[in-house]
Amino acid sequence: MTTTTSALPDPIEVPAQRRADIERFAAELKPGQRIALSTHLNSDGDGCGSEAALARLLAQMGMVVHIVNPTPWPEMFTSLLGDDVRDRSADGPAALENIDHLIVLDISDIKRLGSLAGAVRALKTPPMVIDHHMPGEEPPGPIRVTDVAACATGELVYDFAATLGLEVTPAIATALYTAILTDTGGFRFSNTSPRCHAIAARLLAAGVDPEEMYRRIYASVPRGRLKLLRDALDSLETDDAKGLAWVTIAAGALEKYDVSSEDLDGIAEYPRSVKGVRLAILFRDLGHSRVKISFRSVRGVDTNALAKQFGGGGHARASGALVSGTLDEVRDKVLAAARAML
Ligand SMILES: [Mn+2]
Repeated sequence: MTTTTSALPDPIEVPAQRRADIERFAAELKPGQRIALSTHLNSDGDGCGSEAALARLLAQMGMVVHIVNPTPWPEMFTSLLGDDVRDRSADGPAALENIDHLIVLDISDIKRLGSLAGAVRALKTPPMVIDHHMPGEEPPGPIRVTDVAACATGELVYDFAATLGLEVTPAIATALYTAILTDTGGFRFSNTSPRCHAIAARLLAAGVDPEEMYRRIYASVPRGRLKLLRDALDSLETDDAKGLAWVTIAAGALEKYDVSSEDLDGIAEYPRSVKGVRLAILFRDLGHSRVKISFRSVRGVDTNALAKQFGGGGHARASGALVSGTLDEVRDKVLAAARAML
């Protein structure tokens, strides 16, 4: 009998460049140091999961760690925190005093730190970075583990543990699974690699309960979220010739349905799911002449380039921007730029 061999390299082996970056990064970290972790405004599963995992890994290395985010920890990820992970986000910039290092996760631009950005720019030591976004305009610092090939920042945190021989406990595995599951859209987006499945397999073996994760992340939505989705779907418009679809969230909708901005996650997937659509846009009217835009695209359409035209950024197939102007003005401008690009 012959054995089959795979052309794939061992998907779990940490790529050489990443390993070297992790070793350089870890060389800055010493037992007894006080470390703060932060991530972007309106943190998502990857930001929260990466923080909750890294906090515990650094504690294994003898550091004293706390989290300080520019916006409150999302309700749906509270189970990732625990008695062993301190969240000092409510203290604001004061939580950055007397630290040895700040590590920022899932961020390629200091501006994404929102209300903490000023205090972070003033730190004596620039922040260390673990991230998988395309480079931003104002990179946080020179000591970094960054790779756009990583499906999630959580993949790089997993590699941090693997490279340094740290223990992936059930709590760490659950946090990293949350990061990878949410950033790949439940293993459906283009960033879903053999490697990310291989890591997910290790995380399941380390104690993750996939049905429980599904229930917590996708099947525990407040009723108001479905009403918001109903309104969003009702606003759907398409330009079939261009392969463009968009939805609009009216000003005050979150308050009306008593939901938070995390409840908007995934809504842009609906216009993208229309047959023939190559670029989907979600317009969210924030009021006061500010409109938040989320872009989602399919293979071959670079939303990052489009978002950059409006002062934003992100990934090739998912990015965003915050634009000044009334909803009608912004929508006209952005749709014109989108049509020009398509
Ligand atoms: Mn991410």
